[in-house]
Amino acid sequence: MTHCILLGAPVDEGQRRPGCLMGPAAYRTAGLTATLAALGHSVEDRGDVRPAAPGTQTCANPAVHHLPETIAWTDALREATAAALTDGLPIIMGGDHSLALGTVAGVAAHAARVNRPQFVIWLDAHSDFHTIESTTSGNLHGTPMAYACGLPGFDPMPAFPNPIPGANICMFGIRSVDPAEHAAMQPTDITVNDMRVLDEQGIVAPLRDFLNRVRTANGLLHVSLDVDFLDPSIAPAVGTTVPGGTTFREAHLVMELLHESGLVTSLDLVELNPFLDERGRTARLMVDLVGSLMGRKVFDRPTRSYG
Ligand code: EXY
Ligand code: MN
Ligand code: MN
Ligand code: MN
Repeated sequence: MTHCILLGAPVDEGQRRPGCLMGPAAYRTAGLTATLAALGHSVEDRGDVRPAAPGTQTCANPAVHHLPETIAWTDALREATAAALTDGLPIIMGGDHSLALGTVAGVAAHAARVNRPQFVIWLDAHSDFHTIESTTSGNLHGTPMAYACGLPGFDPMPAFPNPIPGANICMFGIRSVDPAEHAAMQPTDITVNDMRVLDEQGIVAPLRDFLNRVRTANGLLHVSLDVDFLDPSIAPAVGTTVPGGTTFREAHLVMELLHESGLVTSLDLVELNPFLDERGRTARLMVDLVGSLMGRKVFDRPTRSYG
């Protein structure tokens, strides 16, 4: 039994399609609390995080928008996530992916406090590896992974607490990477399991390899699940659809294996835009995936060596 702490993060400023701010309400409407409770977990919904009033920070890149708002969210979500980690397993209900600037920083602060290394699984069509200087869209939801790695180019932001070594980061589902992101990732040790890798090897072997590394290091494992990790045919409620995403079963299998590993310590649910949904189907699928991550299964199986 796990104590699950729900944190609403109605962040809409990291991109340009209004609607992600309705995400937390959609997860609550789709029954996230009841799903977790039915699996035997205790659930504490701490409501929506409220950022402080935005400051006046600026940057040299004219494309960037909503920088002060994003910094205010980053500060608030870092503190809320770090605080929740002392009490249970935070589930951050987004909100666009810029919220991970704060949540991953909050995990980093907690990891330093408990003297354990931090690992991240990034489930996304995108690498989100721009800096504030390199982004051409100006949408800061495309930046949190570079921030977490401590890349230069984030001057107006608070310094990331303890940059994550690339070897501790594993991406799955990747199929849209801008040239500047590609160049920035080249020198890192990040494991990028793009869709080609999943087509050729399946999802089990690469995931097992990473989970074994987390276990060996006694790491904290943060999962960041972007709706566009899923194929748009099953998850239409996202502003950045990219064809060729993961299937229903691939996505559930990732969640089931993560559950069996027993290693997950925090979770982001990001980029759900309920304004783009079809009768709640994407919100319900995301809640069902959380169910698999938290132990829902048809039959018990003997524990295997997978991760
Ligand atoms: N790389 C593109 C950009 O920077 O605008 C697209 C980023 C989409 C990010 C979404 C949340 O994963
Ligand atoms: Mn925008
Ligand atoms: Mn993303
Ligand atoms: Mn994405």
